[in-house]
Amino acid sequence: KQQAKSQYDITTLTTWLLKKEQAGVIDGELTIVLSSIALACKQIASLVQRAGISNMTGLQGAANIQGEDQKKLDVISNEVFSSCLRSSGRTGIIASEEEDTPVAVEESYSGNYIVVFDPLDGSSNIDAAVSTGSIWGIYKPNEECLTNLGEEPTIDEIAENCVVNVCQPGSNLLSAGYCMYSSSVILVLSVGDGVYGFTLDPLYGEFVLSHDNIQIPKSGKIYSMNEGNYALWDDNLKKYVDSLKDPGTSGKPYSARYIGSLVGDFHRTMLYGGIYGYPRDSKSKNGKLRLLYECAPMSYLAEQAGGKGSDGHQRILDIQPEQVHQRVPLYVGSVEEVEKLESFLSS
Ligand code: AHM
Ligand code: MG
Repeated sequence: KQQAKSQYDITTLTTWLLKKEQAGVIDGELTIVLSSIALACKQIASLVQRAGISNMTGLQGAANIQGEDQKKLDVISNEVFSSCLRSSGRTGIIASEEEDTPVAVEESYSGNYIVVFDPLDGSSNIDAAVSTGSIWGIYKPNEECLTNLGEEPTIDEIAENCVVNVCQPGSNLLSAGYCMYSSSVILVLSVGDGVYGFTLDPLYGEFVLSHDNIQIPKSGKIYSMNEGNYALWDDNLKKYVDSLKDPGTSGKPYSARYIGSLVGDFHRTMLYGGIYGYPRDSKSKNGKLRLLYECAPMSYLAEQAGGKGSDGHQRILDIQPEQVHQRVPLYVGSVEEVEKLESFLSS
């Protein structure tokens, strides 16, 4: 006879990770990396929540390598993420949206995982207290590159090795996830066997399993794109979006939803179904979002949840990055919606 579940029978992220380790899905080293990421997310969540009262809103006064104005919280969140990863002692190389090039971590003594991340995505929303998030992906070091390094590599050789190691296709991801800072703080991750969501319990200060084995609905009548760029889009894309607005025989067109924060827009797409897109346009030939730490982790999660991630023509996870901050168009979400978009773009 099955015992009724007690209301005190909760699964925290820590116990969940230990169970995955016992089941041989991940090793102890990866558990430590993921725990250090969860700690960084808790710290960033508290910074974001208090931003308006601790003088953390507004610009830092500098731009990142991609020419984007950095917010104060972009810079601080990057420091928080980097230092949590460094002190885990298990990351060999880290690459961030806010750093020009990937950095080798001297403190690493085992594991040597490669972590790519966007510490505070959608930060233009911060000053209005709208949702933001952190995104990350974890790769194994490329063994061939490590053996090519020799006994005493020069700084240039180490730097070159970092870039080569980081530029791996998303199909090599061991794990990816995001944390959304919204009406609740939700950490969603996959270690290659489905997608799980954990909500931060503010009383316990722990992430608690709240979304078991998330599956993206096969279809969904919500589209999420910045339609302000409509005039700059290709004709095929215009036709696709026009078709979504056609009420058809059901009398009900698609709904438009756009926060302007990838994590929030993607999280809704995972739960409700539909499509999120950041297309290329006549001004931005490759769109806006970055392959390594935005498009690949989200596409990995989408696939793990039974959805799809595409650049409009090919699978995002198959794209071999050539540069760390490389941009690609992204269409991600329900399988049927992404395939419908692809059929319009290839016609
Ligand atoms: P950021 O990494 O500088 O925050 O930019 C990424 C964000 C995404 O969260 C969001 O999907 C997109 O930019 C919104 O861009 P736009 O304002 O052009 O619609
Ligand atoms: Mg970003």
